Amino acid sequence: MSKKKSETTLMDNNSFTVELEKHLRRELGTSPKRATAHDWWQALSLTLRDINLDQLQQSGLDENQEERHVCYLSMEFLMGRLLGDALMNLGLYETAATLLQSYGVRLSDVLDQERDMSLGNGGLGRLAACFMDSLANRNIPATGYGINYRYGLFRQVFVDGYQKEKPDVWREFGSPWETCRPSETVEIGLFGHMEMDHDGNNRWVPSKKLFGVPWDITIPSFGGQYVNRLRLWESLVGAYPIDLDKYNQGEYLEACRNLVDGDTISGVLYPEDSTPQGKDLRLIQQYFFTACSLKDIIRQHKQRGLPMGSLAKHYALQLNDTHPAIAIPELMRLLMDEEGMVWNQAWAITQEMCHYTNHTLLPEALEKWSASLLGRILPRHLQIIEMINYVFLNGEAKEQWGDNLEIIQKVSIFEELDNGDRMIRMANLSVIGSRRVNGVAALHSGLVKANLFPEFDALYPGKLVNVTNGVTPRRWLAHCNPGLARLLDRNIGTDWRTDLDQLEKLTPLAESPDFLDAFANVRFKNKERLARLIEKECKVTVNPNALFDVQIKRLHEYKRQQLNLLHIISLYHEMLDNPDADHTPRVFVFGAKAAPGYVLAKQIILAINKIAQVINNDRRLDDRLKVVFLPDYRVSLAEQIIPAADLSEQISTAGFEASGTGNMKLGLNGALTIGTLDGANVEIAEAVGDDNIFIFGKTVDEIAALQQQGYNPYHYYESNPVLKRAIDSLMNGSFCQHKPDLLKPVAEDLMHRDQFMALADFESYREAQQKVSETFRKPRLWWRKAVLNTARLGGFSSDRSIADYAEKVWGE
Ligand code: GFP
Repeated sequence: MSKKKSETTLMDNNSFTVELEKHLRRELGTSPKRATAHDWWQALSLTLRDINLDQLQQSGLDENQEERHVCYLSMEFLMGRLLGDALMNLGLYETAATLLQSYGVRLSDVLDQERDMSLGNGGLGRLAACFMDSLANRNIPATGYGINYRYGLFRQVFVDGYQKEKPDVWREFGSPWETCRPSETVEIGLFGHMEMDHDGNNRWVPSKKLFGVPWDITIPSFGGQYVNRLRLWESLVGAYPIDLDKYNQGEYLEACRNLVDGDTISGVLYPEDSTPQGKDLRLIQQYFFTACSLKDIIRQHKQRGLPMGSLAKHYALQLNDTHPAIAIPELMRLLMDEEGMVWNQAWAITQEMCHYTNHTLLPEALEKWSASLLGRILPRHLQIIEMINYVFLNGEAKEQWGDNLEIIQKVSIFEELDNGDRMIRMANLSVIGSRRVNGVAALHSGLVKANLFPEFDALYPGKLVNVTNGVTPRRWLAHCNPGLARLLDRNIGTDWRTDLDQLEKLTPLAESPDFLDAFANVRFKNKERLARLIEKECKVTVNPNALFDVQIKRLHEYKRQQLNLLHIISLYHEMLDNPDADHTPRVFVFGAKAAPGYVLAKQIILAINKIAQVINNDRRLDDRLKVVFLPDYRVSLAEQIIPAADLSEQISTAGFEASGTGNMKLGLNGALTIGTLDGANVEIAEAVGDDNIFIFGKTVDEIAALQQQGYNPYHYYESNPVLKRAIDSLMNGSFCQHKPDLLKPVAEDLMHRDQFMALADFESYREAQQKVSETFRKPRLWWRKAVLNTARLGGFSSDRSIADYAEKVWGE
């Protein structure tokens, strides 16, 4: 990107002021003098949305474009707040700040008015948001398709240390960023039965109609010249949500039934969960947004006057995990039943258009749907899936493996259950129906080939590829860390925002004491800011000179917050045993939500909170150890934590974290990583060099070997006195004397089950943590490593990931 482009704005200051005031008056009925911070937020958002909408017409939606349009299908888009990022992208940040100042209003107060758009659980949804940003920046025409959930992921509060979930009403009175497009509403069917028409063809007669109403959000590139859109579907049952006849007869509840049903489908985002209840609603959600999106795509294709046979040439579908995998039979249905194609032609188009990203190897997270459930909701789709399987097993599979029943059963889309039902393996369907399948980090993609889909890899050489995840440098560096952004601008120019490899230019500056001081100074200011937030949210005072040790991610056993906790307890004991030793002061910062039905994860949260309470109030420690759990972890909170982190905890059991993206965000902002050789940590270690990262723990092979020989956590407990003491203190009520049994479940699980082998890695983790403490006491050394992390992680920009997708997945 040229310098000139970064300074260009699409609107001059005068017009901007005029537009903004117009919105204040016309949409909000107020004036600059009377406007509240919330009014300003709305008016600013509307003004920027308008600029984007103007540009949208000229870029991603260009009807004459030859390029393949990417349709990113995802159940989750974890967008966070939009205003700050948009101001920065459109080059209007300073302008807005100055204008508001003239009315005595602070831009930061205005930005704080925005509720996060939390339409996702974690990494998968945030990746989708980063990819939307990078697609626009790569000038690739794209639409993100998802669900306009009425409620985002729950709001987390702590009551006496317990996680409680509250509804997240993120757009109570509408969102200024969303534009409703009722004229592009689509109709889809559900349930019903199959009939044979007079030509002997199968015909689906749905018994229920559902309408999808699109809500659009614009996604501008940096500079704002190129704009794509996110299209989120809201569900509506029946053309008339209220049955007036029934209403007039006094049957009020029955009259509103359609309204209630419609609302339910796009009502709530499913938390990551292993509970089966409510699963049929999730399948309906998946079908709902996928079917609406496909109809939308076909409508546009036809509008452009293009023949159906060329659909795959003009559109690429990216399935974000198997959640939208029902797109495969749905596309087949549309092409055959509605467009009149024969099987082979429809299948060729489907296989050409679909691409699937796998994000996990955890067996419980690989989706399977009961055939009877799917057949009840989508009878025609069950038939088509059966046919796809039949053709596959009797064609390619037979040719490759003959009658090898073991393999045939493994690659089949259907898994036969003892109770007679069959489960549909959505991952197998996705691999068979897609042109490319990708994992999300080199290690993960290797495991996808070797362990998850070895047969498919042999059958389809070259179909399984790797695209390492990335994060957008606009939000995760430029916007969230303005101090560092300014320092970079002064030293290496401004182009890094759209060409993150420019960060390499920092390498020689790692030898400059002045630069290291300036870098450290930026961090210190960020830590002061976070300390203020911690004081406000947790009522705990922390010292910004201490090492800020950060673990922020979903709460899951495989991510091993419990391992971090055991180390904290051991550090506490060490400080009490040797009060006069020169301990490195540390502040442990946690941010994590646990799925509401995940009992052990919630117990781990409780344990962290209880231990924090004891440690934070123990005067003997002289403020050298603090533990804080910031409630309601979300994108906007991450934006405040990441620039203030010294140490990034990436401590999953090797082989279980597909990639991780928090590791990239923290590293880019100069935090050093303590991590296992898992997911993208492996590539991060290669990029920054072994001296600039703290790697510990068992490798994938060692973990597998341990599993093979039968893992016994009790052995580690018994043979390591430090570990034993830490676990005993959880067992014996040291951290909650009024209820001594409270944390027992966590301790017992660790001693007797420890599914993710925290105990096996404990000693190696503790040693690595000791090295961290020693290094932090040598500031020159620490800051040199920190600068080299920022300098060498440019390859983890999502712009690079999208370039890889364009080449390896959507390209030839
Ligand atoms: C999942 C995986 C992560 C991966 C992201 C994005 O996210 O390893 O980085 O998807 O590919 F587990 P989470 O569910 O862990 O948040």
